[in-house]
Amino acid sequence: MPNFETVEVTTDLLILGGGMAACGAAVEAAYWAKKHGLKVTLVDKAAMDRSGAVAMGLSAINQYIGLKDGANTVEDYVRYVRNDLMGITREDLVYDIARHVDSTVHLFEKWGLPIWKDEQGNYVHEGRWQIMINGESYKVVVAEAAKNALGTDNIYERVFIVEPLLDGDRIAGAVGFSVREEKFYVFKAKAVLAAMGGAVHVFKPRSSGEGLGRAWYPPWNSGSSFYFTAKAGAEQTCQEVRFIPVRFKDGYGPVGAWFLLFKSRATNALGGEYMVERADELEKWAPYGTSKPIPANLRNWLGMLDVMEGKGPIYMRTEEAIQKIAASAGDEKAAKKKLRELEAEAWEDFLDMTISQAILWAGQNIAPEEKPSEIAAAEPYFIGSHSGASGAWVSGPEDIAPPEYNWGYNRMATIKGLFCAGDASGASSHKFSSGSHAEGRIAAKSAIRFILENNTQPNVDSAKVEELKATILKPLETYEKFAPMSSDPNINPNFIKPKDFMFRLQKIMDEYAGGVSAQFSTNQHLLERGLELLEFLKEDSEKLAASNLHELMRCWENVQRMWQAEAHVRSILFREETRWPGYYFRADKPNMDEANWKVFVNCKWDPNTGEWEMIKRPIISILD
Ligand code: SFD
Ligand code: AMP
Repeated sequence: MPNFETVEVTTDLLILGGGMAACGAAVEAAYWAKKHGLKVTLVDKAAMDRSGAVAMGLSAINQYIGLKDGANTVEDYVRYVRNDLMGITREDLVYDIARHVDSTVHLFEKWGLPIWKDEQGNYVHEGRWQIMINGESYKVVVAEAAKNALGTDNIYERVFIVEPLLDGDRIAGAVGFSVREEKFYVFKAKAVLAAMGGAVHVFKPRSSGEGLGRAWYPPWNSGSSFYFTAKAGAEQTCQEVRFIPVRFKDGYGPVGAWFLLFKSRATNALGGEYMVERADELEKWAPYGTSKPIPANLRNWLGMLDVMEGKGPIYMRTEEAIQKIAASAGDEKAAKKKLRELEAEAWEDFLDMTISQAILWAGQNIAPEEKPSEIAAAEPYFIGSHSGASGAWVSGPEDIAPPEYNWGYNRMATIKGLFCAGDASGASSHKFSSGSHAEGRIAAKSAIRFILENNTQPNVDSAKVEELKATILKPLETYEKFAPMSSDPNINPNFIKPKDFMFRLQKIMDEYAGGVSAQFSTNQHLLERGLELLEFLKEDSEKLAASNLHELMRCWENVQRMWQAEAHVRSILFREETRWPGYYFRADKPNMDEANWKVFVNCKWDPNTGEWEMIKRPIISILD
């Protein structure tokens, strides 16, 4: 076995991840921990300043209710999210975030995040719930507050978490390894808060060759939250509810500012506007399709129908939108001034969060005020915080959650002492950056309460730790043993390198589980065959090989993706209907079935038997 030092860290609360939810958790936990003399430790696989989805920055905060202006209510937000997810949502969780999210946004501003203001000093809204920011340094600002709260001695960066530690039915900590030094880490804790983001590159991306790795969501989020909580035995929800964003093609630039702020249209190559021409299709998906705003997946679906009919490419009509706003500014001089302002805003929108799209505009000679840009449906992602819903099944807030959704501590998974937030917690979509931070705060406060009421250090079985260490480091050993038997470091009959393993996974998911090449369509037979192929892949995961620490991380990232993939395929198979046609289409069950399937599809992996269980859970509305 490779001779790695074992580093042991004992703490009270262990926060896994350093993204938006984890930063929120750090700030809140530090406050309560100080009052009670508790220790809080945070572990991130990367450097918090630029880790996770907000690494590149963002140009908008997508969840702000504006309670102090009285324009919106928390109830309005819950109804909006419920409709967007075609009725499948934990209203208690969405409500809980919405009632706290404004205070998180006000903290961001206090910490130095520039939020756009109008002449009266009010936030500039992109849409009803979204506000504009100068957000290139968004993550740096949010991370700084978290680091100040915890103190750098309590933060472990560049440590990749792999497996949970358990003491009977209670979480006891986590193990992982440094991606820079030969160190194996054992974290022992009274409570653990999982906030390691969603999963990217489970499906084959559109990008290839020199563009490989380019994705909308961060490629470094590999399903660690799912894997960690599922391996602990925690029940999962909405694993079928992937998210497919429509984005500027190939650079993955965001569309929100164009649709909402600039009021742009999207048209097909023939000039037809699918949202108008295909409006009748929405009746089929009533009552959700006929409510406003039209759910994200149905907006996707109408565009996809055009593409399938051979009417692509689809264009964002940036030139039309910009010229229209500029012309309405007044005389020629005012219009020119407005045009320059809009040009700057359009470029900043990309430079703040998707720099590669700005580079692509430059590379393809696109001036947005002159020429439209292609948009396209991207590959599927697993993300509980945007317009998908996958994540762990967590307990809701005591004051509003119905008994079926509450088992003691807010945001605790079905494993004692294991809390989840952000992309890690499911069935509460549309959190975005601000809501994820707010949910991190909610979960951390609850975790501290759990610790105070269960104030014993769980036992950690040292034999189990040794076993995990050997398993986790095995790809290094495999490489060292077999590499000399081939002249090519990547091709060897005795092992598979993580990149090739990832390609195999992505091919299975793409072709059998409704990826881009299959035009997001699948059926029972394809899914069953996909599961069979995933089983072979799982067997071969034993032969993953790593030539260095970086590749060791890549190995485990891909094992995590594979587990995420399996839960997804099982969940699509279980739900015998099509409910989100713009996310995936079950060709053998092409209609929505409200009578039988207006339920949550949950699943659970049993650590003792290794078996998956599929579960239907009821939808209980807290609002009419
Ligand atoms: O335009 C391990 N998001 C947007 N939110 C907004 O509010 N406004 C926007 O404009 C947004 N848009 C957007 C967004 C994201 C991206 C990538 C783009 C555009 C291009 C969504 C938010 O960013 C998202 O909802 C939150 O960030 C989710 O927060 P969280 O905490 O659940 O995930 P994270 O921030 O990615 O952090 C994950 C952390 O985990 C670490 N990690 N650490 C240790 N061990 C492991 N094994 C780990 N695996 C992962 C990561 O390093 C990271 O620290 S728009 O498109 O809508
Ligand atoms: P996006 O850039 O697509 O992530 O969108 C940012 C925000 O705007 C999210 O809250 C989306 O749900 C919302 N949004 C984007 N496009 C539209 C649209 N055409 N209609 C309503 N809301 C939208």
